[in-house]
This record gives sequence, C-alpha cells and structure tokens, in this order.
Amino acid sequence: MSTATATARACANIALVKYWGKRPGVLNLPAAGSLSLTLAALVTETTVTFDAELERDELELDGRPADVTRTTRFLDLVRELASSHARARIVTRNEFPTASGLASSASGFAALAVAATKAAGVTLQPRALTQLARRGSGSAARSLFGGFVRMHAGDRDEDAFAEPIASPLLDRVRMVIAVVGGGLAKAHGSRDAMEHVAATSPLYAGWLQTVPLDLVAVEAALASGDLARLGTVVEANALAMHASAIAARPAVIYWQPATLALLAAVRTLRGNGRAAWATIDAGPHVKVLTTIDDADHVARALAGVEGVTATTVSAPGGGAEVLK
Ligand code: 2P0
Repeated sequence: MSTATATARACANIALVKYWGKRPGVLNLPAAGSLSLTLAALVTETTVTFDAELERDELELDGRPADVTRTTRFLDLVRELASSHARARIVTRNEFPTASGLASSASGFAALAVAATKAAGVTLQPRALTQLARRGSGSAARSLFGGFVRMHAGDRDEDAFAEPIASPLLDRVRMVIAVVGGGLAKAHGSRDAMEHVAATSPLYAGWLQTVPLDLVAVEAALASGDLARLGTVVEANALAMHASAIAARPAVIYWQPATLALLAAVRTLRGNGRAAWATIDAGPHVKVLTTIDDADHVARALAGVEGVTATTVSAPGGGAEVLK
C-alpha cells in the first residue's frame, strides 16, 4: 500500500504545577515533574497520511501551509520505529475559542503522536506513547490522557513519562480561561524562554526546589479532594514560575496590565467566598480553577475586567484518541 492514513484528536492541558526548564540533550527531558488538567474546550484534530510518492513532509495548519521543520523532526522518530522512509501530509486544525491566542503545542503533538503512530502501524503502550509525544513537546505527553495528569521528570528517557491521576475533584472542577488582548508584542516562545530563564535567572534554582514540594502538596490535595488546598498551591506555583522568569536577565515578562487586574479580581472573588485560583502560562492570559457551581459567576466577573477580550468555561477533557 502506498498510502496509510489516520486521524486523531487531543485536548490541550493547563499545568497546575508548571513545566518550566529542561535538562540538556535531544531527549527533551524536563528538569522537574509537572501536573496538569486536560481541557475539553481546547481541541486539536490532526490527520496524518504517509505517502511513498511524497518527496517531503507537508503541513497544513488551520487551512494554511505551515513550517514543517519541527513536525518532520518528530515524524522521523515515528519513521524510525516503523522502519519506513515514507513522507507524510499532515492536516491539523485547532478548535480553540476564537482568537484565543492560547498555545496549542500540547494538543498538537499529542494528536500528531496518536495519528502518526496509528498511520505508520506502530503500536506503543500508553507510557511509551507519552515518551514519544514528549519528544515533540514536553507538555504534549500530558495531553495523551484526560483529567488530572502527572508528568514524571525521571532520570532517563523511559522514566520521563505521563500518567493519569484519579481524584474525587474531577467532576467538580472547571477552568475559566480569560483571554487578554491588547495587541502587545508577541510573547517569548516558551521553549527559548525557559532555557534563557534557566541560564540567567538567580531565582531559577529556587523554582526547581519548589516544584517537588508543590507536586507532593497537589497530589495530596487531589487524593483527599481538598479543592482550597489544591487552588492555593496552584496559584502559588504559577507565581513562582513567573517570578523566576521576571528575574531573568534580560527579564521575561509575560504579563500585561490586564493580567494583574485579573489576579486582583480572582482575589476579590475568593474574598467573596467563591472558588477561584489563578494560573498563568507563557502569555498574558489567566486561567482560573473553579467549580461547576461558581464557573459562570467567575466567568462573568472576569469578562468585566478591562483588557479581557474573551472568556471560556471548560470542563475537564478526555484523553487523545484515534477518530478513524
Ligand atoms: C506547562 N509550559 O507546564 C508550562 C507552563 C509553559 C508554561 O509546557 O519545549 O511547549 O515544547 O517541551 O511543552 C510550554 O512548554 O515546551 C509549557 P517544549 P512546551 O504547561
């Protein structure tokens, strides 16, 4: 057969304990563990078609041709596993809230890993599939699973994998995504930024000491169903990550004025008895951990903050899957 095709979908995830820093080398090993929540509202769908007639890989992203370099590097790993040289056509589409400006490398490489291995006839156990996705993007390993997911840093390739974590909180939690507009200069890409922070920030060592403690606290809160404990650690962890970035030389500052206004709004919501704890990734947007009961109230309050251009309420999402 000269062509073989498969389609997969994967949801993006938001880290509750952040992945921020790598160990050196080509294996894309994180410097520390991380823990995330997969979100139903942020979906990527990807079709991979291996075609012996193609001379090079071709990528179409949201209807337009896109740079295929990083995708080719990833597909080379799949081709090696399949003992194949066939190039591929990749068509990928992000069903994200309109103009959300949210990063999609997690759902993107998770969907690509599932579709490409399926199309190539490579069968991997779930843990091995997360290791493969990690080579594409560290956060992608976590998007293979739904709900709460723990990424292990490990010492070697086979120890740096993701696995789902059960929690009685899963049915209760929601995430409100508050998109900050404003048209400021494009943020620093997280891959380069985390290397720069690791190399120059005097606070990076403190960040690396914090992560294992936060992981223990978050896992305990998830196991016991203690949402307030979970939220407190989640917000503190994100602020510690950003403190390390702000202290880099030169500084990496992802926040805009609306980001700080959102942090204040979240504190006010908490003061009024609502469940609301903020987290922030490599951009100005604020994601708020809340409950099914408080989600709409929180979303309305955040939509009223100056500089916020959209809000989305998301339930936890499921794991990556083959569609056809
Ligand atoms: C996270 N971020 O844990 C953190 C929080 C950014 C801030 O994972 O270089 O795109 O592809 O392995 O996965 C973004 O990093 O990095 C990220 P690569 P990735 O969600």
